[in-house]
Amino acid sequence: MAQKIFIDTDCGIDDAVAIMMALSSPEVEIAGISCVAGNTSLENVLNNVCGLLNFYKRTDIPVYRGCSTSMLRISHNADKIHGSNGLADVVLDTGGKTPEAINAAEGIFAAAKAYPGIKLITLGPLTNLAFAFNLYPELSELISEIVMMGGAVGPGNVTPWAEFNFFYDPEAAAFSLGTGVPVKILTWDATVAGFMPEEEFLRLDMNGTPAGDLFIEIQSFYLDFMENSTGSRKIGFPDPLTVACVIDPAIAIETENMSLCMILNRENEKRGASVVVSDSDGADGTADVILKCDMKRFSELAKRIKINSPK
Ligand SMILES: [Ca+2]
Repeated sequence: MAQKIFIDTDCGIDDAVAIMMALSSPEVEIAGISCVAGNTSLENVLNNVCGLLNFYKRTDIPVYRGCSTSMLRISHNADKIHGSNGLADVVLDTGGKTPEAINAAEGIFAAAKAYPGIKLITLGPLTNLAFAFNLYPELSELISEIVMMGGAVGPGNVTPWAEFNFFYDPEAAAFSLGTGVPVKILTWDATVAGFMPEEEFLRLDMNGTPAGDLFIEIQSFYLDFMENSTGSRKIGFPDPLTVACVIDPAIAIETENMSLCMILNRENEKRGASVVVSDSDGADGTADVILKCDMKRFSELAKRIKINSPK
């Protein structure tokens, strides 16, 4: 039977690919998607998710409106990476799909009650998750695992120390590491270790179906961004790797259990970093931290986006 999953997302380019991968894989079944500000504004995230579900003719999957800023109302913008609407300026028709009347925390709780043992996958800042667990502590008994994209052991992608999702809302990240639910983290380190040069990306041969074409269109925007910022055309898959590790856990080939402590001091240049500490006393939580993935195996999974495309 398919593993029930719930996805929390700040739907930018790689979130969209991650959701497409989940929708193309029989091993998992999405029970709901909650939206949070991060890569782009909450309104853009809602439109991107509703548009993507309409594209896949899966408007039966409920979408929930979540937090529009981080807990401390500090906003950061990632337009340069993800385009003005968060999705490489590709506007998908929502087909009239709108978010549910209840909010993200209520949506997460409803899904957890309906499907005990569900896995919660977070692809954006952890603001919604923190609110959900604060409002409904019983979620700790209902959710079997939280799988997060976030954090960096080595250099981050926003500062030399911090990765975007944890940096955007470090208070929420600290709270979410300590819910008592087992946590698995796909780090920025694993993303960098899996950077794919353009030649290899093109060898995926994704064009030719509606979903394959969409994949190429939005990822090409990201390739251009990478070339402008790093000088080389290569692509990273942070959110898709996170979902891939749920679909096929063997994709994670290097994982270490670590005690983590978030740096929260607003004067500290390392604010938003998840520091590895030797003693779990005083840590915000422990997690299985994925540092490296099998990119050949991942590529095979990504090809399902083309193969299992909607007509
Ligand atoms: Ca994301």
